[in-house]
Amino acid sequence: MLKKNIWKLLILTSSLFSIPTYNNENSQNTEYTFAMIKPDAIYAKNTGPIISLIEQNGFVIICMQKVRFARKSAELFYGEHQGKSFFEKLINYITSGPIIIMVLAKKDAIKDWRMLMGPTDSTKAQEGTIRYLFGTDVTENAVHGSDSPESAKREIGLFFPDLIRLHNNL
Ligand code: IDP
Ligand code: MG
Repeated sequence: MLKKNIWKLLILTSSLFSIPTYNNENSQNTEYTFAMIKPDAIYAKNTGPIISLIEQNGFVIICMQKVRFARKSAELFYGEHQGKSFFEKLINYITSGPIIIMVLAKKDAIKDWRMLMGPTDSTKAQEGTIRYLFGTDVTENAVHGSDSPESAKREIGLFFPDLIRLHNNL
């Protein structure tokens, strides 16, 4: 009985919500990317400043959640790096504490978020980038961002499958 009603509620609410974009946004130019605040940045209490930078740089946060990677999910997420020398270290690091996962929207969101992040190696990052400000080295680099439209779709789909279902452009 309860199960039946929960399904009814889910069907009802899913038709009430849509992607939270703004009316003045030109949806044809809007691109979506997957972003993550990594465990080192959360542990160092840099979540607030990173979210401020995201907003100050014109990104709209479409959804956001704090979760912790299970080892298997982390290995799946970083599948492209399986077999590389740093893979074990990367998985230990990314599963060491909570992460904040987000979908960001903006024109050229993928490229612009990677620019705001800075390069993988935080010690080589330019002033003003998030990895310059909050990263430590090539492993503990505070944030993640999709590197192409294909990875954005794959990464958003892993964490927020409903968004893909609700929105054809994603
Ligand atoms: P990206 O995060 O800038 O896209 P990727 O090459 O996709 O960089 O690597 C994924 C993550 O793996 C990096 O963000 C970093 O945490 C870690 N990593 C990458 N290269 C190295 C390395 O050479 N040594 C140790 N860790 C690395
Ligand atoms: Mg990458």
